[in-house]
Amino acid sequence: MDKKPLTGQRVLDEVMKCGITHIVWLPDAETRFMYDAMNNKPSLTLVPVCREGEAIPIAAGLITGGKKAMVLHQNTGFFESGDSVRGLGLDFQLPLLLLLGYVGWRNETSSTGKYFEPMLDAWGIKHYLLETDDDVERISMAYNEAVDTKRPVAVLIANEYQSKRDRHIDKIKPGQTMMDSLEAENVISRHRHDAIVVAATHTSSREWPQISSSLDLDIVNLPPVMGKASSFGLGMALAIPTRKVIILDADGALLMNLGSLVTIANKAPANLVHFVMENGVYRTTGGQPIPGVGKISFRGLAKEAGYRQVYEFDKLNDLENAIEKIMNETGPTFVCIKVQRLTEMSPFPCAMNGDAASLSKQFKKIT
Ligand SMILES: Cc1ncc(C[n+]2csc(CCOP(=O)(O)OP(=O)(O)O)c2C)c(N)n1
Repeated sequence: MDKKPLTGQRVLDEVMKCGITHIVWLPDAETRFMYDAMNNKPSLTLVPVCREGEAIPIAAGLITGGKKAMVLHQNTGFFESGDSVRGLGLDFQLPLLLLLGYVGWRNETSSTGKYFEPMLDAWGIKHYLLETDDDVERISMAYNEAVDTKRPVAVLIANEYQSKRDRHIDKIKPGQTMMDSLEAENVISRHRHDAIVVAATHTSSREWPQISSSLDLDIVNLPPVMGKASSFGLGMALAIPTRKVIILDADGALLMNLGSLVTIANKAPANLVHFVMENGVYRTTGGQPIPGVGKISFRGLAKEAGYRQVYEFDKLNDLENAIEKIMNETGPTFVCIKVQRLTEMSPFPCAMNGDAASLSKQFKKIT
């Protein structure tokens, strides 16, 4: 008999049976199917976070304040949350249900898959697997166990990307005139001269290799760690001050590493140009809105952090007209580009184009 795939509604029904009042959440491909179901539940408060390291502390505060909170995000974010797991999950004896998307499940070549369960085991965090709707009772089981043992207990959402068909689609609003990210990247590509380009994971990593004229000067999907392109780009800019370094960032990714704006401005590398494609959504995981969408200004954040030059563009022509000047200015320069929030599924980012040793050798040639 065919197994029934996991559906957002069944998972949520089981979560509600536990009396959960708050879900602290960052989307991912594995659990994207939960978004619509969660949004349609008025008795539930969704707390979207910018980076997973915030999730356990928020849940700890909610639980301490008398609410029934749980955490929902990807296992990659669990790696990022290590110190909160230790200090607030384990030492603070937090009765916490963790629902974690399992990147790398049954994938022998994935480092996420390789290290995830051994890491949970090393921390003594009990875990259950959720593959189909028939397994959802494991959620209540895990929650009760968390309460009884005063420890976090994890439920792992296996079967990566199985839920594509019921993902959330954030439709383009009528009259929206923002530019296409590929067109914007084309402008950057034509004016890069001999700059090194560090492309964030996600849309730009998928698009950039299609248009780049100097792939040997590009670092795409690197590191394959969401949000870290800005930090990596800073390192490159400091290491090779004679060469312009371009960071191609995304809004969700930058929110995950907002402190890097301050770190970059503080070191003030004159050779750094930091582009951010602001589409207002996590496009790669199905178009869920980023926290603060419509309220925050990335240009404002960069300006107040202390970047030397800051720009924002929502028209391709304006970007075309300004790009040459931008590339010749003394940095650090920040350029926010408002792009369309297309959310149809496109292939996942390409693989990283090298490891530390091979890329270092490649870049030695130009220094
Ligand atoms: C630490 C971490 N958390 C969550 C994810 C899951 N994830 C993969 S792509 C993505 C959305 C990326 O959105 P954004 O950076 O805005 O780029 P876009 O897809 O819109 O180009 C998320 C949340 C991840 N890969 N790593």
